[in-house]
Amino acid sequence: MGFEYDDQNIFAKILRGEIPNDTVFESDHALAFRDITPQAPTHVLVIPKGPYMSLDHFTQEASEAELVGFMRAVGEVCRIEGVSQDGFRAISNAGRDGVQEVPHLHVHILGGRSLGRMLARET
Ligand code: DGP
Repeated sequence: MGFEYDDQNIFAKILRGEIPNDTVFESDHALAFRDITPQAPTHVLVIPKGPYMSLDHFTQEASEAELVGFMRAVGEVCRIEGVSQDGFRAISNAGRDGVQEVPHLHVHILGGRSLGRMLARET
């Protein structure tokens, strides 16, 4: 499957500095910033700096340095936010069925309260 990245998506604009963000962590390959509509006391989005749409796209096309840099950023955010001990949830929505709103790979790091079961059953 081909991946067609849209460089007008909101996270691409954040990476270009066209839209402000509340940065938690930044490295050569990743940026982490607070979600604009937080759903838990900790709600941080970790994104790669490269033009990748999803984990599927990223793991197929990113370099090893990008892969490592991104995953290490996830861990850094957990430590910075203090959720390593009590726990957290990492979610990456992709595509239509994943109900992904922004087509640039992002991992949500949620924590700071009990998050309940992973999925609410839809009727
Ligand atoms: P998803 O459904 O996984 O694609 O979630 C996208 C998330 O991005 C959603 O929780 C809200 C967040 N978001 C959307 N626009 C902005 C923005 O301009 N700034 C920030 N910080 N977060 C945003």
